[in-house]
Amino acid sequence: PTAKYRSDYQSPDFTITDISLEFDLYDTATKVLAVSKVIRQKDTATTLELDGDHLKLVRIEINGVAWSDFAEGEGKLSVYNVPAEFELLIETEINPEANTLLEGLYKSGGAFCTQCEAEGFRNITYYLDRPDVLARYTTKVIADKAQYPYLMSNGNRVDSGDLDNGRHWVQWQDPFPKPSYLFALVAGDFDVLRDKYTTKSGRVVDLEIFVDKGNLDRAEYAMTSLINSMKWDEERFGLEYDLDIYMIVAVDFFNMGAMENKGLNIFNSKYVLANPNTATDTDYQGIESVIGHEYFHNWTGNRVTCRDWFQLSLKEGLTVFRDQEFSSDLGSRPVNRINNVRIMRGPQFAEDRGPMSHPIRPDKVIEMNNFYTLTVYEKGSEVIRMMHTLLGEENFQAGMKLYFERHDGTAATCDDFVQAMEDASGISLERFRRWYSQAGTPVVTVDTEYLADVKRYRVTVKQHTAPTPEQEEKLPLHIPFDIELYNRQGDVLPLQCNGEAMHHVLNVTEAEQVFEFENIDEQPVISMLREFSAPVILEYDYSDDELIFLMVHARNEFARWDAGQMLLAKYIKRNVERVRQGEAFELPEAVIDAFRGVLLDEKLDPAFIAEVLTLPNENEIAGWYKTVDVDAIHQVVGELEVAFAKAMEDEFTAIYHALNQGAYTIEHDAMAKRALRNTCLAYLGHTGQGNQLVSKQYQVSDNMTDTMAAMAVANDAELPCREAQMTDFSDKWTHDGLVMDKWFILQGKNPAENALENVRETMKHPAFDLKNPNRTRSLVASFCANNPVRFHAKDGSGYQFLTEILTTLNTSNPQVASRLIEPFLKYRQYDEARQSLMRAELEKLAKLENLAKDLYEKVQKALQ
Ligand code: BAL
Ligand code: ZN
Repeated sequence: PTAKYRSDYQSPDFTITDISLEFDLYDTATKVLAVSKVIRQKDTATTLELDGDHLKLVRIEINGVAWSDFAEGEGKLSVYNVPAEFELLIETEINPEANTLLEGLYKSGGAFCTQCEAEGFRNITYYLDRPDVLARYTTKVIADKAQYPYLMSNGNRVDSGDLDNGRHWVQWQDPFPKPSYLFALVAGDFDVLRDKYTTKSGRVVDLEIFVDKGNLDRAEYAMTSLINSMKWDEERFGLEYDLDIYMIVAVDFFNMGAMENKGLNIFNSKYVLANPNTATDTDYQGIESVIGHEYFHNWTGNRVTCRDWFQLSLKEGLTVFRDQEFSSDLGSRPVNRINNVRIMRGPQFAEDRGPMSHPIRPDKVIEMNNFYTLTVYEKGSEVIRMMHTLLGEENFQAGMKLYFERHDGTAATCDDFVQAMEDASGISLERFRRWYSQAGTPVVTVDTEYLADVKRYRVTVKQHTAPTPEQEEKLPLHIPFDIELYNRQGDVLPLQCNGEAMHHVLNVTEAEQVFEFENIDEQPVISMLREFSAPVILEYDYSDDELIFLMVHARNEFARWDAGQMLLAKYIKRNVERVRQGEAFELPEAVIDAFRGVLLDEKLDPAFIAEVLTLPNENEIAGWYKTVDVDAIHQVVGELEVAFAKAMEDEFTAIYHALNQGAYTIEHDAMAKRALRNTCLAYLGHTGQGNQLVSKQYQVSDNMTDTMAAMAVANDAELPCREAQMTDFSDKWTHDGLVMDKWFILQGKNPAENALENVRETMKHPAFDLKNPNRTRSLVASFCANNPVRFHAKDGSGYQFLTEILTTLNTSNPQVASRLIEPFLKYRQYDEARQSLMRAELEKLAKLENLAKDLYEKVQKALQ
């Protein structure tokens, strides 16, 4: 496999302005007729090179005449001696049933569906499968009427009819030119939830959500979320929907979360289907954010798309930022921010440390599917958020407006976006642009000094980014560094410099900078990186007293949570050392009291309290070490849970009982109370009353949130009631794979010593199917990525298991395999014995015949 480089970008030799597609759908032999209007873009070009994979070519015509001057090569079709402007007809045959890659046209259950991003359209027909070729699509879908009553594609339905052999057809037309990755087709038999939305300017839009028969009662929240998204985008961004119909189809077999195809979103059913009996509060929140995300893509992604795939973060970082803002405006801003930051500090920072480390705009790609990463998405969103912080909402919205004025209907670059922000605001983003090209997580080290004689407070800020693979040299970045100073009474001190008021967001742009604040009467307490104002690691030697002070006095909830996290980090690190030295676990009373104070603070949102009391997970902790001791970390987290549980048992018990609610609702308040109540239960699981409380909650629960909370505690704390609950749940839900995923996750995360044996046994469960990405991720990924102490068993059994799975998926679905391999990529962070065991597995994989590009790219980088 060969790499593509961002620097090699060339505009296309030819473009396609219009394409008319006809699909005659059959399970194993679907006929695809593509008629394209092709126009030469570069004078010298006479050969049209089209992309194509897994296709059987039937015929080619140019301007209605059979054409034989062509050659099929590896992944491409070269058509020679073509005129400057012509009509190209290509007929191909494809086999949707055999398509286990789930890219291109495939079968999910009984339905036909497509996934074309990034490069799936080339599995449908030979085409200029690149995002900077934008064409108007007309699509005719033909299929058996009884089996596939619904035939859908992008845009508006313009015509339909019956054929005399029991088949029928529907024709769709999309007025908006689009790249091939936004093409979609669905054919199937569904239940449909319908509604309408009238846009601000009066367009009446039909909203249709298609779900498997019998699932209509699980589609309502998706519809509510869609309507909320449409309204929110009008209010906050002034953006309206632009077609008369918006369709969402939920399918069970889907590699990603969802896909923003123009007018016809295709969703992993996980992000559509929910009712209180089948979905947890977290599932509901996921649905709201993914429905929002795909809807927001209509402007940031579809109306303005990416010039090339290196620019993926142009649409993804921006759209994640928009969906995060949507969730924050509708729900709790601090809780949303905390959860976004947990993802950054855990898995995104881990990605930055690993062999696949890349800038949010990568420079080199072998398999594009490998770059739908937390870096491109989540860090990409943080980069947009930093611009929002630097510019403010008003300037940022002016920048968005200018961006659409300049680029609507075209394929743009990340530079175009930054330029629009810069031009609209008049604020220089020159140094800021480095965030797009530099990989890795900067470390910001701060020193402070109180100069009592001159009543000044000096803050010295240094930044350093360690070299990453393929990028040795690092330059200073423009870091918005949000701070606040407090006096001992907890009042915020005004920031003054040279007699002038200073903004609380400092512009850190150099490797080292000193800020001095005047008129500070006493040694203050500093709160830094407020709201996680930049995706960096902060290093500062806080005392326990200062952190406890900030947990109580910081003005914003995020800063209070963050102080708690820093306090926990200190004692987790200290105790990991103690465990390694054979010493006993130790936690000062004052630390416990600080957390007790938050727990008992009735003015706080219960959902926020739950976040404060949630410990960093073992993977995030692992990221703090050069060499990870999985066993010591696991032991310390367990002891910390027990220490909190014992010390605050009375408070947890009282709050647990006080928060017992009546009927289940999905309101924020009710969710918040359940979150805190179930956090209390998680701690109580480690006390003498744990088994009884958890059993009772499982028995009386009338909703999946409380049921799963009970089961998760039984699983984590290895309570006696676990087995009966697991059996009962499986008996009840075996028929429903989506619900069983929750059970598979618990099996994967089972802390018992024989966890792997159980996982292997669980793979025989009738609801398990290695071909279904959701099932595989639930069981296999939860074991390999989220059960570190069992996956990293010293005998290497966990590693062998992962290799077996990867070997199978390498042929059936390499995209899923490539996600599962992640734990192996971190092998250098473990002790020598584990390193060599993992390395041996990677070497085995490297020798696989037909190693897919997806795995090849990662294995090769890991072994370098
Ligand atoms: N574009 C791929 C799925 C998503 O990010 O919405
Ligand atoms: Zn997206």
